[in-house]
Amino acid sequence: MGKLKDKLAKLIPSWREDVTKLTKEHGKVKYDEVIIDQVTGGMRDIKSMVCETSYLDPQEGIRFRNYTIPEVREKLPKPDANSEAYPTGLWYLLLTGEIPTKDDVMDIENEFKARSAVPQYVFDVIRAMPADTHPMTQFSTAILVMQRESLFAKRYSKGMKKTEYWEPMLEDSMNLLAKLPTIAAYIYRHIYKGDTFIKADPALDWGANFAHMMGVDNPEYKNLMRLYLILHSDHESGNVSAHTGHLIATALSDAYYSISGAMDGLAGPLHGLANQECLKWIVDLMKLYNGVPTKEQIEKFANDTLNSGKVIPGYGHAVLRKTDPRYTAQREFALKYLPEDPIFKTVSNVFEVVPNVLLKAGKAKNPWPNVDAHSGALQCHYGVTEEDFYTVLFGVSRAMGISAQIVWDRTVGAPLERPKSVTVQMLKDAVAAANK
Ligand code: HAX
Repeated sequence: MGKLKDKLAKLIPSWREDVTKLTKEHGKVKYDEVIIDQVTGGMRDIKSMVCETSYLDPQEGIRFRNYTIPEVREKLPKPDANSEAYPTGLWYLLLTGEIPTKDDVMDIENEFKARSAVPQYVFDVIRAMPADTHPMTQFSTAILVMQRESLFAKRYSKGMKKTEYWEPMLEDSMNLLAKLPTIAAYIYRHIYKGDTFIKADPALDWGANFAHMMGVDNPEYKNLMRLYLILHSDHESGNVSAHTGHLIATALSDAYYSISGAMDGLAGPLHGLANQECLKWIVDLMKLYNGVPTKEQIEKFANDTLNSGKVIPGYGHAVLRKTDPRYTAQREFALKYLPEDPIFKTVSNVFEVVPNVLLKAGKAKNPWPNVDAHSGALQCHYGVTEEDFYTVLFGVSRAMGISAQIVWDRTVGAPLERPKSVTVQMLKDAVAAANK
């Protein structure tokens, strides 16, 4: 891992100095205020965490180290001019803040290849689980069971300087990321493809190889996988998966614990599982109306969903207040490669109808589609129709963002996270005092 590690070793002293100086000299400067709505309302929008890898603007959407999605797609090195960028290039960007050269990316690609062998006990554990175990449970368990490999845990137990923490965190992250596509593809083929497996192709890059091991040998799908892995990687650190990963890591738990826990949060229907829910919703809609439904039919179906007490998956967001640029990037891909696909056409029509339905219902603060509203349509087009698996694809990608975040945490010695809770009576007392 020479080059990447050397690069980080050069950058870290100034990051560390920045944070230390800021805290020491300006630690008492007031930065945000908290109202009761936020205390009882899931801490929405309270600015109380630092995330350097990405920033989510409510209007503009995500920026990875200050680069928008179109910029990242254009600037990161690619296998060739018509391909999507290497996801490993994005990981370099998230970690270092700099656009890598092709050599930098090849360095990571080679490191990942060298670290990709999955221990047999991981497959044994997957096989020992009941057949109907959700793919996300299998994925999270596979990551957790590898915790015994953690170099961070080993070095910590021997005694290690705080300034060195980031090194084994980076090693663990690389060892883990290198193996995730093989593990995910194994789960996929074990459950849905008759327990048959496809060996890695060492000639392929990390993203394309994942597509290959899934069993979809179409160059377009390799490109889709590269794009997918970039789009789902990082969404600053307040979202459930990233926040969970960060929180666990602040206890000095290692990357295996942190990312396994993050996956458990991603598996919730209000978060990453929404991609599974969303495709189910679209398929049910198309089944009901025997093909691509009309806008009136979509409106009725959406209203029926709301009236039954359910949310419309793929719409709304806790931070975003516009169409998610991750949705837009996937839409562009669909318009280029599969404009006539009936599921894509339905997704497009839903986009024209559902925001108005949500606006009329008057509850959702953001009626626009998020990343999960589109991803299933693309997967389906290339034959990956098993929607229960979709969140695992998301998980492989999200592990890049979370690992970059927790490596950064270690570089600046991020402390144990421990917000303060209060009782309902304390809130009532505060209201009484304010009204006096
Ligand atoms: N369908 C129906 N109702 C919705 C809704 C939707 N898509 N989005 C929000 N609402 C409702 C909320 O349930 C809430 O209702 P109550 O007041 O009765 O509790 C109300 O509108 C206000 O919610 P909000 O402030 O706009 O949204 P939140 O920040 O509380 O929640 C969610 C954000 C993403 C969880 C929400 O929009 C939702 O449930 N969306 C559907 C599920 C989904 O697509 N999740 C994926 C989000 C992106 C992501 O993390 N991907 O991994």
